[in-house]
Amino acid sequence: MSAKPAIRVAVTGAAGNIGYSLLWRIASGNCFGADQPVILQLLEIPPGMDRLNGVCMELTDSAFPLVHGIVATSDANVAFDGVNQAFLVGSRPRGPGMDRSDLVAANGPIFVGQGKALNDNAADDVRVIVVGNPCNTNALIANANAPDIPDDRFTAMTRLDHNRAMGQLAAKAGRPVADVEGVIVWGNHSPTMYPDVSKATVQGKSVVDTFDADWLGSEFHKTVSTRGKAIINARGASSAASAANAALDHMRDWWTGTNGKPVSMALPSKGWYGIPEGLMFSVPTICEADGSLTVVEDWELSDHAKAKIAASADELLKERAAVAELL
Ligand code: NAX
Repeated sequence: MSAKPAIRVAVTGAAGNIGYSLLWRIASGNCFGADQPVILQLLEIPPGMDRLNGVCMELTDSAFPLVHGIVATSDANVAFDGVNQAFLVGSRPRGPGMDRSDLVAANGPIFVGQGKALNDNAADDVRVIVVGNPCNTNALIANANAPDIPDDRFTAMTRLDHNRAMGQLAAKAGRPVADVEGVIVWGNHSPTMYPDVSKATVQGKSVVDTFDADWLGSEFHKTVSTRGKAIINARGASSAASAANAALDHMRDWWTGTNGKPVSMALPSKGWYGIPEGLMFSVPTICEADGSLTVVEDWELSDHAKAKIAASADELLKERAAVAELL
């Protein structure tokens, strides 16, 4: 038996598609380490509780040595009780005819309640990733409703976009993804995101100097920013395993540190690069060994990059204005 005390890990929307992939990897030690026991605290809405009970049965049947407890509930106060790590995945999916502003309006209230429940119940060291869309603005709402939790404990996931960009560069170069470094995704998790390859390298060689500029400027950007839709068209269902994998990458990096290397994470802006203060904006972020997050503040930006970042900030400002009464 491991000597480490168990940490409490909450997953919301735990009976959904992403949850079905995420939970097994958290439980097997893939996120917090092979010697770190976890207590899983799983939240669903009441209509999802039968499905969640089935998921819990399967988790039990997987006999994971690291799982020291499983809580299944539809009460956020129970799910977030003493929680150290929170994956906020559950939200309403975009229905037929819904545009982005409808989605913002439909999901905003969920994150008011969950922000308050985190504020009232979470452990002092809680760290939060918001995956449920529109994730940047949902994270903003949760953060605003948790005044006792430091702002920098709230993040939103742009790691899937980051990983997609890495995957495209590796495929184009015909190299393993381990040879790709230095990619950063800026902005909103939406088609306005900006996948920045200005410092990216493949096998140590500059991507900008060695890749076809037309491909980088058009197809690469389009493929990365519309990948979610392409997967729905191909699979008949939205990204689930890759999204769970990205959430794990994000939280694992935050847990272990990134050895000085920046990764893409959306954090509450402190005004870096002229990004309006408070917006949950994806920026180059170094995860320090002590669990703090340091934004790289001297990244050189071309005029093109600045314009793209401003456009994504503009979109997030509009989303923030649409949920002003929830903040
Ligand atoms: P599913 O519809 O399969 O699962 C969502 C689950 O959340 C359902 O079981 C539902 O009952 C539950 N739920 C709904 N409202 C809830 C609430 N208030 N509290 C707790 N649970 C609640 O969706 P899934 O494929 O798992 O995707 C989940 C979310 O991730 C969606 O919002 C989706 O748009 C978002 N994504 C975000 C990505 C990102 O890169 N940030 C990429 C993947 C994904 O599209």
